[in-house]
Amino acid sequence: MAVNVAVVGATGAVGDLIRTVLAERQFPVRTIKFLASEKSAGKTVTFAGKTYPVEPIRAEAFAGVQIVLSSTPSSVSKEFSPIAAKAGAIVVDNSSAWRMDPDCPLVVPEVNADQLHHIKKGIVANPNCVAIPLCVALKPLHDLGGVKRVVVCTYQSSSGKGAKGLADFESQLAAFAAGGPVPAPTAHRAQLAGNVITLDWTLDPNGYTEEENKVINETKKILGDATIGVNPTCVRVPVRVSHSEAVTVEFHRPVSVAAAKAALAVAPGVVLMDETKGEFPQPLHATGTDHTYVGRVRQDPSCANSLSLWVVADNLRKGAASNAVQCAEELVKRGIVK
Ligand code: 2RA
Repeated sequence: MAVNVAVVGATGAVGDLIRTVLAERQFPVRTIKFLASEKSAGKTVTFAGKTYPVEPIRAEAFAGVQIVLSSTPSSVSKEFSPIAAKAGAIVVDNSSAWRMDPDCPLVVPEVNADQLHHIKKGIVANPNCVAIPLCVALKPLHDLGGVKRVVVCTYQSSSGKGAKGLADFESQLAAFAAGGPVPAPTAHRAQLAGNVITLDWTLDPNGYTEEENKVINETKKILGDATIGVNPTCVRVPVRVSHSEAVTVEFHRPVSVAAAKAALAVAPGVVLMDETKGEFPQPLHATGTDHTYVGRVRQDPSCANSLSLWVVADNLRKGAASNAVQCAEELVKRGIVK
């Protein structure tokens, strides 16, 4: 079944990739329109060989649209996603506005696509770019041993701050490589070239950053178990694209390295890399793909029922655009969009 689609926030870094991924995956489009803020007025985009005008985000634009793929700031999403839903569309929303709303499923298709059958507000929330690959990797392990506690340290790329973050990093990197004075940061919290930053996000009152609190809350919601303990430390590193995660997971029941590897090897969305063959997941490998790469699976020497692993995924694709398109594919495949 082909559907009427609108891409909202079409000129942003993720909106741009949503268009690419829709075309790559041959999403069944009947009609498509591209919406963005007034700042993008007059711009055009191309899709499947055709040129489309970028239209302003207005209530009337959603008439007849069945699926909206939205990637806008939360404030825009809070205003327009309910309007699109009221007009009859199902919105797959990439902002953080709806993620913890109990009436909005928070979906990673490889993990909890069944939640798409429980849409109450016409909005499906697309999770945070750290939580998505973390849950893709944890799901087969959770099924094996029941995850009790997760400690995760992230190595997040500059592009997590969008096109502005990347432009900031690129200009710093050029100056750094030339040995000259590095310009003051414009998007990142501190110089990123030759540095790492653990406070690149707003600090919340509990001492964790907003990003870390997203990882805590969203991981529990996606895995469907509020009792799981999650302790993240999020760090920005001088990498252009793809987030890496050092994960230590404690289980309720014993899980051997062999059993974990066997489960990960057949888990949807996972590419398991074999360190005994010198393979290890790297941002440079993950970038441009929709897979979650997992490697370095090993026994935690400090705790009995615990394993450590290394997880890498493209934060703009699997962490955002591709996960949203996969949700849309499931909405069509499952007959939820009619
Ligand atoms: C980051 N998770 O990497 C954010 C982007 N959504 O900063």
